[in-house]
Amino acid sequence: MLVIGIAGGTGCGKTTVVNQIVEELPENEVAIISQDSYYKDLAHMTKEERGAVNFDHPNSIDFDLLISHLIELKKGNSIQKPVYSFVEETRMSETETVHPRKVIIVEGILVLSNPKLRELFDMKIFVHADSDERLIRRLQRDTRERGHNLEKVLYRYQTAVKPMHNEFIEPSKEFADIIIPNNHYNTVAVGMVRTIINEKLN
Ligand code: UZR
Ligand code: MG
Repeated sequence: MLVIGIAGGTGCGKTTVVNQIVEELPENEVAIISQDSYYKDLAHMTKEERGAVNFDHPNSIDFDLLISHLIELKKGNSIQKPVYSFVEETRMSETETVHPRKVIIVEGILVLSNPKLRELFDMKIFVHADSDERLIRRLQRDTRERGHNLEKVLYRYQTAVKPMHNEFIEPSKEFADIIIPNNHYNTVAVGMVRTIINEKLN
């Protein structure tokens, strides 16, 4: 089993990079776990209270659950992954079964910031894009897919996304084995990662 951690600031293109990495791998050999699924359960709060939560701080993530799930997968056991709704900003009541696979990818802004989680990775990747590029992508995604307006996205960016990026995400870059420059989608870098994975699998 090969466990790969992929971090990088919001809008750096993590999801795209992950999709490209796994594109040619047989579906039953890969599992992708997103840190986003592990936001703490905020069902006890009102929607308004949830709007004031700092979703970019490590404390908003249930790292204990994520770590225990990864340990279970490494032992060869299936897990029940929580399901998170970005529109409701809370955990849903259903879960999703994830089976152990040859390649397990854990992606999210903070996955290289947690020492215990980091220890479980065989390969650590940081995807870098400049902050203006990331803000542009974040704006497009949050207005199109997550039902936020311009004001809300910019307010959150200034008050939570940017300060937490500088405090927790950018410093975690030093733990990366590989840094992928991704201001424009980087085919060569992704190809290199794919080669490494194939080598380890065969
Ligand atoms: P990525 N996030 C939301 O926008 N809504 C939520 O309910 C939970 C999280 C955001 C979070 C973070 N910050 O910047 C981003 N906020 O999701 C991480 N506010 O996701 O890596 O895909 O950008
Ligand atoms: Mg993402």
